[in-house]
Amino acid sequence: MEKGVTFHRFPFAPAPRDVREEYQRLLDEALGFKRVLDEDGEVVDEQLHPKLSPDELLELYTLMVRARVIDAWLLRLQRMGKVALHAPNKGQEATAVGVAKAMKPEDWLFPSYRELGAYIARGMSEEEILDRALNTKDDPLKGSDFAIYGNRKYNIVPAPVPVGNQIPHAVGAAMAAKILGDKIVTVTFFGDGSTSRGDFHAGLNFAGVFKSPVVFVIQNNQYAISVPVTRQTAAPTLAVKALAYGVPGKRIDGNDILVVYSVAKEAVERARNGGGPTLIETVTYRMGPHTTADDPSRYRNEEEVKAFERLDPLRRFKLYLDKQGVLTLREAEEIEKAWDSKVEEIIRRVLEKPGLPRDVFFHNVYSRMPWHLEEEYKEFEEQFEVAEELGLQLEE
Ligand SMILES: Cc1ncc(C[n+]2csc(CCOP(=O)(O)OP(=O)(O)O)c2C)c(N)n1
Repeated sequence: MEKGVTFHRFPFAPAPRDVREEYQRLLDEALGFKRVLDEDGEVVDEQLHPKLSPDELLELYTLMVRARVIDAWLLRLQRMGKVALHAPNKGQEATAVGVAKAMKPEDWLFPSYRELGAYIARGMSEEEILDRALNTKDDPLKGSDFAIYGNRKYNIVPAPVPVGNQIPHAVGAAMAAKILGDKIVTVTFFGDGSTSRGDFHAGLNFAGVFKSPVVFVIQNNQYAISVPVTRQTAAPTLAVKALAYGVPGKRIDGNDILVVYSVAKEAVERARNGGGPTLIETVTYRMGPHTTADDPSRYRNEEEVKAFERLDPLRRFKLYLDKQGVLTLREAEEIEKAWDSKVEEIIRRVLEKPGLPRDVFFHNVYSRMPWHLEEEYKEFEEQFEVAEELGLQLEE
């Protein structure tokens, strides 16, 4: 038996594996760029093609259309003063829909604020999205200003306002599921800017070490408000960051729904079968402003936006469907128009719904109201009593 202190011994056991060959392959995926469809909707990678039925292809198209339509309406409703703030999704529908369709209903989604397509693909209706945006009596998040969208019915965790907070949440939930033996996967979306948060690195590290069943999706839409991705990192791609945590990173065309679906499906099933996490960088472009409070003309020019129109995920998929004989361009336009009218009708109805009760904020944080909130609540209600006595109408 050896005596004395042995922990100085070097090299430590076990010796590092020789991973150079494996990492060369991982590097190729993290530095590369995969797509199934080119800009004109031609198939350029048969191997990655998910080979879906015409009905499934049509469903993907319709989901993207629905995301685009509700997005445009939310923007209009904000301009009309009905919605407080909206973060436009235009241009990013393929990533949101493609990833969500690769998940199972029992999986959990930890989104950011630019994934309307994912909510719809998981079953959320336009009416439910509008109940939230317009804070009607049916708003599932009861008017909370600290979360964007979320809905327990569809296993969608409310998106937090601080960017990237959802990353460790998704990892924690995945770790818990693994411990409990639940065969579920968690998927989290976030932007390129969020990769600069500590939460991104902590999340990836834990997931790598514990082989958590989680899929990280970076929507690299080129900007974090006005900061271009070139100022966000000195790394050559965002996907390559995963490799330092022992997690595979894949870089794909985020505006090509077929590659998004294929790669996400493989990652989700790998996670479900004990293979551990994957990070996917979907290269895309935010066609609209960051939010309704942003003016993108201050930091990018029109030519750039125009150039990206050619990569528009709906345009490319429509061209592909036309070539495949699944849907003509005219039929595609009819689907778009029909959803636009349908959503307009829903909006008219939702605008008629009563709002949330005025005291809703006091009732949804604690199971039992603490004393200081009880005091505040009393004062709040007293304001209305005084106003009534004075014959004044307080805005609720
Ligand atoms: C922790 C934190 N810091 C700053 C902000 C302000 N903020 C809101 S959105 C945003 C940009 C995020 O960019 P990115 O992660 O790339 O997502 P994108 O908006 O492009 O989808 C910032 C800095 C915030 N919400 N949270």
